[in-house]
Amino acid sequence: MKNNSLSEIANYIKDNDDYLIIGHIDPDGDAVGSIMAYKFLLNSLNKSAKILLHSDISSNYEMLFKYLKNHDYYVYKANSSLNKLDSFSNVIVLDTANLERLGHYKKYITKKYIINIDHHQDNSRFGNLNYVNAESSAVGMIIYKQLKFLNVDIKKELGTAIALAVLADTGSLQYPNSDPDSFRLIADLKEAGVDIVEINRFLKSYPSVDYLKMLAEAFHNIKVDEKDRIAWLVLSNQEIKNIKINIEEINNLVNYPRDIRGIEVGISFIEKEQDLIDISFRSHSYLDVSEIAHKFGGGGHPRAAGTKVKGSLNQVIKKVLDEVKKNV
Ligand SMILES: [Mn+2]
Repeated sequence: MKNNSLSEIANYIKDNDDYLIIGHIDPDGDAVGSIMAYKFLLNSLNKSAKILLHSDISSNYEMLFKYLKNHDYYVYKANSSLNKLDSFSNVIVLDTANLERLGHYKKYITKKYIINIDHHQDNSRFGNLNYVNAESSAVGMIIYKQLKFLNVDIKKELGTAIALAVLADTGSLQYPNSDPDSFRLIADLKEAGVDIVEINRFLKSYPSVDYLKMLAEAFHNIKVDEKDRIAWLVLSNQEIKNIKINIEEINNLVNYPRDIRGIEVGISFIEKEQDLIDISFRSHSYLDVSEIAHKFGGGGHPRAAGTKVKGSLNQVIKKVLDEVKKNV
């Protein structure tokens, strides 16, 4: 499907005045960095813009939220009416492959004029304007490219948000998607005074002691297949309850099995709700894990994908591993 061009989207943005900004549920650093970058960008164009959050992540991303006031963002609460957002006619959707990934906001958002900017190969082009570039390592890369069509200066907050997005999705420039443009972007932003060291420290640090205890439990359950090509870890709902950790803190565990030397595919099976298994896949060099995720109703990128599957934990693990083994 054909993209609109970045300059076309930039022209629309210049000609209109009010925007909601949203990213996918269970936001990662690219989603958060991108929505913040867009907010800062629209601020410097004197547009009215409000961020929509699926839950309150402001304390976790303090390094970006310190630049915002409370009324700059809206946090979803069950039963609360979204009517107060009716004055906004446009919505910018970032890092989101399809409308399902907007959770509770989906129905409300589809009433608006949608600008869809993303880098997921399987993006469903749900926008009135669409720019999808699967070659981009992060949505932050696309926003950076767009700046030149909008004549926006890179201030500290905008540079920090973009760098955080790119460093998050490239594993601080260590993942295979780290192309020369990603390195150049980080070099440019470092030159512009963005504190790359601080961002990397934030991305690498653990949120709490309970998080480490949760890791210990997950590591205890790491297994490797007969051929040493697939590694996976498992967290049952009971284990999660025993640790008393906030479910939203359980993120990116899949990187640990993926990073075992010699492993091609890392998988995490996290039973966030009883009998609903959150599965993430990461591959190292050749396996297209988005195809496997698709077979189980999910999606993603060739080297990073995921899905949610209903069923008992052990049965789901067996089904998924059988499928992966056929392909590795
Ligand atoms: Mn992303």
